[in-house]
Amino acid sequence: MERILSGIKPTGQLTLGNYIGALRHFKDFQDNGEVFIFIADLHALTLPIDPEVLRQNSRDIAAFYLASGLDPKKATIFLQSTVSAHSELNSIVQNYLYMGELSRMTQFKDKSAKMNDKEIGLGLFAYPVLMAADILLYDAKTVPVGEDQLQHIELARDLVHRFNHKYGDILVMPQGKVNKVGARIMSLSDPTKKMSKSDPKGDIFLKDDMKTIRKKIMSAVTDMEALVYYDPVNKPGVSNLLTIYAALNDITIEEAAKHFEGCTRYGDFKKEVADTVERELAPFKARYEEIIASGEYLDVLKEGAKKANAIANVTLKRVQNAVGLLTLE
Ligand code: AQP
Repeated sequence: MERILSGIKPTGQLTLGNYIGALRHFKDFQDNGEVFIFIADLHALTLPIDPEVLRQNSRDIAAFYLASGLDPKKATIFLQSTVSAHSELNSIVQNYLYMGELSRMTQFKDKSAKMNDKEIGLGLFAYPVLMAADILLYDAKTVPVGEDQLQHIELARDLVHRFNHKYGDILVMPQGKVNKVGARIMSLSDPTKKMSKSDPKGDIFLKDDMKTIRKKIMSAVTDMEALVYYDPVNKPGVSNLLTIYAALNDITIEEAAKHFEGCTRYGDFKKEVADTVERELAPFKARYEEIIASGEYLDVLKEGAKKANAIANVTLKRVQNAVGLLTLE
């Protein structure tokens, strides 16, 4: 059975972008492969974050995972920091990725550009190394990601080429998989920018109440043309709303555009988008509330840590042996 791995960083409150680009697809994976879904809490430390906020975000993600339909009997759900092999493999594989290639990573350039030099930690620069370790530990072949993570997957693939060329067939080659629709949901207030939890301008948060969510959609930035069609360059706001509508209705962008063909009233268009979002998110949010109140996610994370550790340690040993570290068992 093919191994599939994905995760979300608890850097902020989850957004509709995280839901459409990631969460919504997880339950389908568990029927088609051996699934590992983690909370990337070590990655969250690469940007300044308050400890209590980090803990709360991590609890929320665990509950959102379960609310999304992930079944802990089928999927291994765990916290990255509870599997020490992530850090151990990171410290080995960092020697096979180079400063030049890491400094070309768009995500690093974007995030560091917003910070002053004294705030930029080594962890932010080395983020793709830990991400490679995350993937390689589970011999994952398929890694569902948003478009902007593809560059990191390419780096992980370069690492595997280099490593296997030197030591033999040790690491499994991962492949990034991007959704056809909704791989990049944009901010509602500036639709030229990605909706991002660590830069929460124009975000819809999954914890927002439905009234707030509808209000945000109704006041989303559009344009002066008053005609609904898909043109992400000249009509980024309308195109973003069409993308949200298409993704949540499981239809193509073309089908969504056809549905609204000739629509000249943005108010009507937005209302229909808001109805779609509400239909999808209202039951999901209700499940989340139940799960967070019951605390059942804690046992899931404990059990997940056991399963993940057992699998990750096998890969770690294989790598340690290959590079010449003495393993005593
Ligand atoms: N706007 C988005 N549209 C579609 N998919 C998105 N994802 C994130 N934002 C969008 C997907 O959600 C998952 C979580 O990824 P992550 O937490 O590892 O980091 P990210 O991709 O960098 O997401 P954010 O929300 O922008 O986080 P910050 O602000 O912390 O960097 C991934 O599958 C991602 O593609």
